[in-house]
Amino acid sequence: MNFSFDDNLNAIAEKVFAGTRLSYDEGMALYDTDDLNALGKLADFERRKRHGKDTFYNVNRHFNHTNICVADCKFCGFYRRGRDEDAYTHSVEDAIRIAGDAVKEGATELHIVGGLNTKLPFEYYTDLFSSLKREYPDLHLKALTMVELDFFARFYKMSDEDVIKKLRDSGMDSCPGGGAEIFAEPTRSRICDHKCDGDRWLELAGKCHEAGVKTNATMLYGHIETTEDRMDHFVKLREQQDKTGGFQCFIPLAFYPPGTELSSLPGPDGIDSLKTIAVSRLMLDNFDHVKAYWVMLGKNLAQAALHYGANDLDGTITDGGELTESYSVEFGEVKMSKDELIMLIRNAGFEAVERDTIYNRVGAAV
Ligand code: V47
Repeated sequence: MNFSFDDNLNAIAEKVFAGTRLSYDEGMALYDTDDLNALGKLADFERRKRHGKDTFYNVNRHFNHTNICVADCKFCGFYRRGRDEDAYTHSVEDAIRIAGDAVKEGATELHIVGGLNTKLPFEYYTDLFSSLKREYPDLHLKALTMVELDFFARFYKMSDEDVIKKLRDSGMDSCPGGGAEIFAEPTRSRICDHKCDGDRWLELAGKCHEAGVKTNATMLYGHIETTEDRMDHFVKLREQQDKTGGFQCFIPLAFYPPGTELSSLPGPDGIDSLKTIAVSRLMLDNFDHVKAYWVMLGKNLAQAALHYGANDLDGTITDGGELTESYSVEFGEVKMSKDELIMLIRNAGFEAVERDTIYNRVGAAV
């Protein structure tokens, strides 16, 4: 393979071609390069080695059962206090109606996350999941982050194993990757000091994997974190994946400042986002999939990210309006039709493959 990298990156390129793991320092050097095209080519090499032209998407719907939260994260524009006028908690009936609409639209997955709400009993969650499963047994419930599981164990005074087992047995099929934010201290404490730390997030992910529950992993970037913090995040995720192997995909989440306590920050620019996708693809050598989450990247940048290491555009998404209000760079409703997703993928020169949540193919590539 012939790449015109800066001299100091040629050695890294050779390691990528040989399939050798990159070090922390090599990851830092990749972030440091101004040669975006060469970095993209390298990440694209890695992506095509694994997936060729295949680019995954799924038909899903987000459901946020409550926006009441005691965590007060500085980057979050979604949470409300119980006394706020627009605070809400959905009933099981609401959930069934919303899931029904999603199934009618062809959804294979319901992505369920919410705030840390001290007014709800643990049974709210087990009832929610078992009721949804009773009505829609084939709908995959990708539900609850490690932060929520940690809150449940502490608040309801249950063991981690018990929390995971009871939720899994009631219908939780897998877990989304939220709440990881940035593991490194002191940055994590400065943006979210009321929820579990990075080690605890990783510990719970490991316990889910051991219980047979797959999870995803995210990183919130473009706020107050340093490049060193990002590299620490990649290395810690990679080490956890070496141990328990249950992460399905990595999703870099571009910070969207409006409506948050950090609204004076600019958020990441396009170059930073493309670099982050590319470096994550190259550092996370034991993750099969890297997702370009169009809700936060915007549709156009997410499409470009397919040439920088991403092999998944996530989904058609539809939500009840919460995403639109809280953290989307997209104007208007947060929704993309299957046809539009397929067109974005095909116009980028790839083939679109519908998947279910655990990356089984649903139909042939188009
Ligand atoms: O945990 C919160 C992030 C996450 C903001 O697993 C923000 O398939 C940007 O985790 N700007 C929730 N990001 C979303 C999430 C996710 C999304 C899509 C797919 C999957 C998956 C997971 O969103 C939170 C937090 O890290 N977030 N506020 C914000 N202002």
